[in-house]
Amino acid sequence: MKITNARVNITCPGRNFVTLKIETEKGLYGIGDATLNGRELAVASYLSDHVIPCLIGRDAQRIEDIWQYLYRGSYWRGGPVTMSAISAVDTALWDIKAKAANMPLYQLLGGKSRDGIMVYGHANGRDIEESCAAAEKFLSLGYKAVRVQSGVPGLETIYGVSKDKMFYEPATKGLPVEQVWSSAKYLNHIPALFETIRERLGYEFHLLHDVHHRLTPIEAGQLGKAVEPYRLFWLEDPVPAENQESLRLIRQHTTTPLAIGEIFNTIWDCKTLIENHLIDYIRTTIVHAGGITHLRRIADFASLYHVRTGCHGATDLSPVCLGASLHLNLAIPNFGIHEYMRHTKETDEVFPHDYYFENGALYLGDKPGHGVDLDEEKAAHYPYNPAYLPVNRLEDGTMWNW
Ligand code: GCO
Ligand code: MG
Repeated sequence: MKITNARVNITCPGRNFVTLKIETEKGLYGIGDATLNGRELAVASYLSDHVIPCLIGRDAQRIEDIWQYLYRGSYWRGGPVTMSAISAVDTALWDIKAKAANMPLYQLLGGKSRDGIMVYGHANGRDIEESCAAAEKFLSLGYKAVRVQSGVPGLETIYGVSKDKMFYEPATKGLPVEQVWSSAKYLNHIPALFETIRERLGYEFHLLHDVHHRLTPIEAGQLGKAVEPYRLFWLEDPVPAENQESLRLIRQHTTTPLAIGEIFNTIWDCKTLIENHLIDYIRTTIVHAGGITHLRRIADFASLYHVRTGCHGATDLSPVCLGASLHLNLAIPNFGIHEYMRHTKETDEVFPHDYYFENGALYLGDKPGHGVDLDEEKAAHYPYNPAYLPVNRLEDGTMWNW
């Protein structure tokens, strides 16, 4: 089944998305997400200028071979741009294979291991009161797991706290916004957030929190220890994970479960953390870590070490990525939880999809393929609009991690 055509679509129905569509001689087509927040055009060019010319004429059924061709064949292996491009191709090819088999993708991956995918929603507020109210709202909507973030006294803006109660979009039009960060202020404040949440809302739901790469290992150890009584499902990205040995220090001080990996791109980025039991959940996802082919490899490797998946699912991962991710997570044995930030109405219209939320979980229909499509006519109404994620500085002006 020859690939006859492939093209990149860039659209901005509220935020920017890059999508690859691959067409075959049989008339079947597949789509894959290639969105890399704030660096969208780099992946679009990588695909259009360097990958698509090598795809035309290849057999769309040889997914593994095409994956290896693009990974090994690039010579410059790995990295977010290359791996997002490979992910898009891989996801589109799995979509085609499942459509050709007239099956929902999860069937090709081994069939359902569970009925639905437990998801966590994002509750946040400017202070503890608002965050508590937001968490309560999510519970009333049926969520079994809620990530809670809160504003910190003395810091004007902070990661994870939005103006809108149900939607959060950190990328903004124009040049990157500069924010100010203080780990001391954050650490003074945050244990009281979880104490209040558990006091008011109880222990019958999973509580999660994202530190967003901001602490040092010893600070993260302190925080993990301080929040142990509130039994977090996970503490995410407590430190930047380039120096993975430093996670040992956190582990020496706390049993609070850790989740890392949303910015990882290959199994090699995950290897040290997984094989040394330094994390409990691996956050890599389809679009930034090599598609279904590679994520399945990561999940299998993780399963040897009791590490479960906790795939990234922020709004900058398009419905195409979310849909494909749900299929994989439905099939694998070591699924943990999935992030779910609702997309805007405009985004949902541009990407008609076959998943739905019910009672704290996402469920899939039985459309052949991964069940997400791209409405190119609607997409054309929303031209690309450059946007950036914010950057962070400490109070004295030093650059920090956002
Ligand atoms: C999360 C993430 C996101 C990222 C975003 C960057 O856990 O949901 O940390 O909110 O900041 O995906 O593009
Ligand atoms: Mg995160």
